[in-house]
Amino acid sequence: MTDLNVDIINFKINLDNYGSLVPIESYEDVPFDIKRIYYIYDVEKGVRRGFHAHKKLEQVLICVRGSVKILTKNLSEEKIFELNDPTKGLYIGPITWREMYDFSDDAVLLVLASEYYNVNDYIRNYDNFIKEIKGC
Ligand code: T46
Repeated sequence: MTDLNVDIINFKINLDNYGSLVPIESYEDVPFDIKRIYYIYDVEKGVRRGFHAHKKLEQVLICVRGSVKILTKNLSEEKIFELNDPTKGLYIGPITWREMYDFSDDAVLLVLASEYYNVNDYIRNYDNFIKEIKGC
């Protein structure tokens, strides 16, 4: 884990003559109870999504098909990840700004979330995000 509160998780893969299978269990493979899943696909070229942080929510992002770049940042650090492997997940903890971009045409971004959808958990204004980090 970095100060940025992000980390790459390597999932176990079951590979046999019939194909590949990646199982994901709460607390075993991701560090929280999975309460919600959603997926993002058919994102047109040039589109950038996200532009927010979460107060409490923890998530793991998995690009199960294609590729996508994820920018993560806080006050002092910025890190960009390219997700293009269904056996790797990007954990993003609370109070971390994220933007998703450069989706390939075939990209399917699967997200595992620690909480049910709550619009009040979003910090969509960058100045408010900085204030939240500084605790003011
Ligand atoms: C995040 C990144 C990685 C729902 O109704 N339920 C849901 O569970 C979600 C996630 C979204 N929505 C609705 C809210 C909006 O009307 O779907 C629409 C698109 O959501 P949003 O603009 O927040 O999508 P992104 O791609 O900017 O962000 C999403 C997640 O919202 C966010 O938590 O971390 O993916």
